[in-house]
Amino acid sequence: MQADAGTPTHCPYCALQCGMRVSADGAGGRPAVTITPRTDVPANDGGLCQKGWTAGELLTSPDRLTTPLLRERRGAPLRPAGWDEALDFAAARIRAIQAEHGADAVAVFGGGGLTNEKAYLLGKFARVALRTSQIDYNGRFCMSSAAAATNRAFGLDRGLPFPITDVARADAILLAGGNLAETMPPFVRHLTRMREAGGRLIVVDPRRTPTARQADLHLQITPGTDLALALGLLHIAIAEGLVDEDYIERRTTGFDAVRTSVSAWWPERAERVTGIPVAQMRETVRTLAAARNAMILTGRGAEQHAKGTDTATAFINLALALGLPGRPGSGYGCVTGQGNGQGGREHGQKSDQLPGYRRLDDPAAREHVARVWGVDPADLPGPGRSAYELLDALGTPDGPRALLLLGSNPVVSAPRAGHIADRIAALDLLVVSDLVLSETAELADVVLPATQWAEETGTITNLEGRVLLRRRAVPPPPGVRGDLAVISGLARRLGQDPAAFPEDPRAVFDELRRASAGGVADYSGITYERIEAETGVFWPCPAEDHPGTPRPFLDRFPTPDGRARFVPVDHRAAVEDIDDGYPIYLTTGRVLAQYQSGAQTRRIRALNEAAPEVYVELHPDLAERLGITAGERVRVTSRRGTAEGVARISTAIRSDTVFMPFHWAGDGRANLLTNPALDPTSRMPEFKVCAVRLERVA
Ligand SMILES: Nc1nc2c(c(=O)[nH]1)N[C@H]1C(S)=C(S)[C@@H](COP(=O)(O)OP(=O)(O)OC[C@H]3O[C@@H](n4cnc5c(=O)[nH]c(N)nc54)[C@H](O)[C@@H]3O)O[C@H]1N2
Ligand SMILES: Nc1nc2c(c(=O)[nH]1)N[C@H]1C(S)=C(S)[C@@H](COP(=O)(O)OP(=O)(O)OC[C@H]3O[C@@H](n4cnc5c(=O)[nH]c(N)nc54)[C@H](O)[C@@H]3O)O[C@H]1N2
Ligand code: SF4
Ligand SMILES: [Mo]
Repeated sequence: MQADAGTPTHCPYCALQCGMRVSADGAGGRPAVTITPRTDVPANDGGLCQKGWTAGELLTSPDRLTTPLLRERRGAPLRPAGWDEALDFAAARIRAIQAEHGADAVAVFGGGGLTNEKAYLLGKFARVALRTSQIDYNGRFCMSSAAAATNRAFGLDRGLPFPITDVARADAILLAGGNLAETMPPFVRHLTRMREAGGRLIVVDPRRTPTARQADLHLQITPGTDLALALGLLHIAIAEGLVDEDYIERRTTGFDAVRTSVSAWWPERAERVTGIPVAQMRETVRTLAAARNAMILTGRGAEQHAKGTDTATAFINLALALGLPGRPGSGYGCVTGQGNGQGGREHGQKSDQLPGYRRLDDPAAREHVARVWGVDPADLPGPGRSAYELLDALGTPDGPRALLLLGSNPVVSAPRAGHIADRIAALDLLVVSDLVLSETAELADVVLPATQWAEETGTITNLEGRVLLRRRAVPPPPGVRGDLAVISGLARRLGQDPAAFPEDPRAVFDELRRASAGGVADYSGITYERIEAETGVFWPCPAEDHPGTPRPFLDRFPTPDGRARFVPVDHRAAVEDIDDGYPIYLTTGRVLAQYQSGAQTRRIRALNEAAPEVYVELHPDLAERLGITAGERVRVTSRRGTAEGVARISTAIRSDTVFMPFHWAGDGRANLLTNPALDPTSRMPEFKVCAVRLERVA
């Protein structure tokens, strides 16, 4: 087959949004597809990971939902139903629940994997059709801490505020809490180019991951202490006279307060807290300061903490002190997660947000968006609960009694998942749109079968802030409908004008453009045609003749005075530290072959063979102390619950820490253990550190 055969589109999974071509190649029945990587998309530059290569398998999986399912009363089994029957049932129940308990009794939960069009229409549906304040999404669990920190420092939150190809131009990169070799394998090409040109990579991770193994320096940190590390690094930079005084003077405010705040973080103190030797800290700072171009990148390892916002802030302070943000080839970036992790946080499925990255509590923003929506600004609800708080309130006397959920599987992925499953079970009505019967969909009263990436068209915004177009390449199976049709169908049944809730993605995108116009994330100049012609357009893009903005911080920062803001922060311990009862740190994360809650990837044969079951990674010293041998089942217990997995013994992890991936369901759920303590600003849960004990399963 020719290399350029097939429909050009993008991968269904992570935020790298690798470009691929999809062609139907089967004969008879529903066609299977062939996937080939695109070379015209800089993010993957001809590469794909194993998840991308195998993404076509779920299109024809026997596990796929092809008809709506309905449970007429609690305790009854789910049974197949027609679309009208299912939507009529859901709409009637929503009306009844709102009539009895008020608008906020119905909640909406979205996902960062949904296209911009879906995220936008879902936010509008909540505010206009349901008039509920109770909407949030799984992005809270993802990059909300870095988002809060970058908004605070730069006045704008765009994961990488530079094209990904800038990575190869750096001479040094500090990557804190990211395992790109497993979470975005083709990203490693950019790191390799950087290193081949003489650049140095420094990785901060409690584990010697495949990424850390490629680093020139690995800082094997105690979980939950990145904030102290960043403070210690800045202390060293100041003490050794390595800060960029000229840049600080010209482009920032607030350095004096930060200088004072790190004065007590002398290196030996930072070493005591983080476990990282002073010599390695000095080497890190000197490497970054000596580089012509340098980058500081954070991943979930540094961000998913109850102090994630302050941790990201401390790394931004370090980047500012070294004069990095806004300099081409340099900067601070957050390596975003889900397919549309970036766009999904810009257009209104977040509890405090309106399209265009506008604030729901800003009167001018309400005015603008209400005009586009043809409603009275006074009728738009105010900000609601954040993701965990929303899930935690379900079915409680003051909380929502009904939930519409698209694009998330919180029974597996939410912190303290056992409790969240109980809350979901306490609802009067759960409506789930999904591709498969996920663990959360299993609890639903109405399940709606959704089309998949290759069967529908829509835009996604990748980790660089580049708006891309996914194109329909194959027809969906009969009986399956897109999320836009679901939202539209429900809106119509709730009395809305169908024209205000179109099913056509292009019509939704055109409205999104108007709603975002003038906002921080301005998409008004972006069209499907431009995206096709230019292989993506960087926001902000305020006019059709505007070139888009690959590097938004070049000349000024989008703050009122055009300067970046230093913000003083201080270290605090993990919310739950280890003690005699729970003497080991648990941290959680990902493996290459599984994606998120695993709802999609656990159904793909090659991926399941590569990563068949949950494991508990522990150091040989710890294993010996506990009498645990490789391959046997171990029980992990925290204050929230108990989970089991197979022991994987490895010198790659600290001996005071165990690691579990969170991709599996049932009693292998890492999230039965995790601590839902929340960051005060971002409301991010402390996924990356809690205290546990370990024992062999008798
Ligand atoms: N294969 C695969 N790829 C994915 C995903 C997936 O599920 N599977 N999900 C996508 C999404 S949504 C996201 S958000 C990204 C996440 O991408 P990453 O942030 O790279 O992924 P994680 O594995 O969650 O965490 C990264 C590393 O943080 C380390 N870590 C744990 N605790 C700490 C700590 O306290 N400090 C530091 N410095 N490091 C710590 C872990 O050991 C882990 O190696 O991946 C995306 N890509
Ligand atoms: N312990 C621990 N827990 C974590 C994390 C961690 O590092 N450690 N990471 C957190 C992070 S960063 C994230 S992003 C979350 C992710 O966790 P989840 O929010 O659970 O994400 P997914 O598993 O991707 O769930 C997506 C669901 O939607 C379905 N789906 C996919 N595409 C579509 C679509 O277009 N429409 C509809 N209707 N459905 C669709 C899938 O089949 C799946 O059931 O997990 C968080 N949980
Ligand atoms: S790195 Fe991410 S976008 Fe690329 S193929 Fe793998 S899962 Fe898909
Ligand atoms: Mo994520």
